[in-house]
Amino acid sequence: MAERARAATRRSKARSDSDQSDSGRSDSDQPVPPTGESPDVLTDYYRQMMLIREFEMRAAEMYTKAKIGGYCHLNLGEEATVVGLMAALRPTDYLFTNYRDHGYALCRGMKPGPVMAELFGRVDGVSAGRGGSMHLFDAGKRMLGGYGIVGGQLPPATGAALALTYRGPAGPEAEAVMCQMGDGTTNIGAFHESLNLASIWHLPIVFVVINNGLGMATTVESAAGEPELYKRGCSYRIPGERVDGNDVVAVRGAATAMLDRARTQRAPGLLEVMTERLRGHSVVDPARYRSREEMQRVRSLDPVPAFRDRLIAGGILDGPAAVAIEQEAERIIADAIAFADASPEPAADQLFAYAYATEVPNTPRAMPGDPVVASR
Ligand SMILES: Cc1ncc(C[n+]2csc(CCOP(=O)(O)OP(=O)(O)O)c2C)c(N)n1
Ligand SMILES: [Mg+2]
Repeated sequence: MAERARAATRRSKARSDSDQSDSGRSDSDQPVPPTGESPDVLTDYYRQMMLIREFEMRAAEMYTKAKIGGYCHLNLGEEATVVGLMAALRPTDYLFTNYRDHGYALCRGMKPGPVMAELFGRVDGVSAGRGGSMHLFDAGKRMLGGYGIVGGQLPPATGAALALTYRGPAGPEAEAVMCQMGDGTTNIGAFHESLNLASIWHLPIVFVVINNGLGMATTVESAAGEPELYKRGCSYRIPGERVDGNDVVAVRGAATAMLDRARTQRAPGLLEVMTERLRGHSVVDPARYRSREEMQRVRSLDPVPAFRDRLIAGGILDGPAAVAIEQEAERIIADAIAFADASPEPAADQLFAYAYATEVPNTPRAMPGDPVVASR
């Protein structure tokens, strides 16, 4: 009973980032039923969006319980964007992301338990507990990070796309790279260097800019000389497009078209996805720089309840079916937390494991670089 009550509270908490009374949605704003996609696919998208929502809400809670340390950035408000992008990406494609990577990892098929264990810093985490929230990685799923340095993912993603051109010819079955980043990242030098190389080398890569309007507390308008970020590829003759990140099917369509162009023509693309960040930059940021009115506007756009309402309006879901999906997400994430909790901390004598290419003794007196120096 107590667990049920907690679950109900969590459900309403999930909605407190969404369809609460100050949502700003008026009675005249009737949800528009989705068209052009099968009910099963749309229901699956809702399931994935709910899974991300529940994972992120519980991750925030786990942070306050000190189960998670260090940096932790959430995809709350960006669920439709993440699901749409990942629906466009094939298992044979490669993905690079920034540190706001939890939802991408889940949609890429990484198990919630090992992803949560990574946030907890435990040995059963996807990066053996050494990476944490910002460094989710799974070579088998072709999820190549998870980068904490703003723009750090762009040069390796561009390099991966170059490697693909050596691996096989262009064509409809060819592999491609998707490189996700935030709006603030378009002001980093590596953005321009990477786009330039992708253009002159004709690389199969789609650069995806998640425009949530903010780089930490700095607005796009105050940071970018060209705030319509999809236009920033024009210096490199890389075509750009802007899409509504709250429309999961539109995001998938725009990303699929760009990926297909990348595979068949070896032509890079720049996709700008317009979305909103429902919380602070990271879990420790109370976002006091955003006004109450601004937050009301943002909450009114919350894609998760909006999509649920659209599916209900279209007769694809009914109330009980929607609740069943929410409860399933709660159960999966509760299991993930239990898995993470049961996983041990990395042993102290393994401190240098995975850190250096050469094996180094983990002794308090030795410098980790000694064997490398000795072998010269
Ligand atoms: C090279 C570098 N500079 C600064 C930082 C600190 N920093 C972390 S996130 C961030 C803002 C990035 O914003 P954006 O690219 O829009 O991504 P978002 O967080 O909105 O997803 C900054 C400045 C960093 N991690 N790396
Ligand atoms: Mg941003």
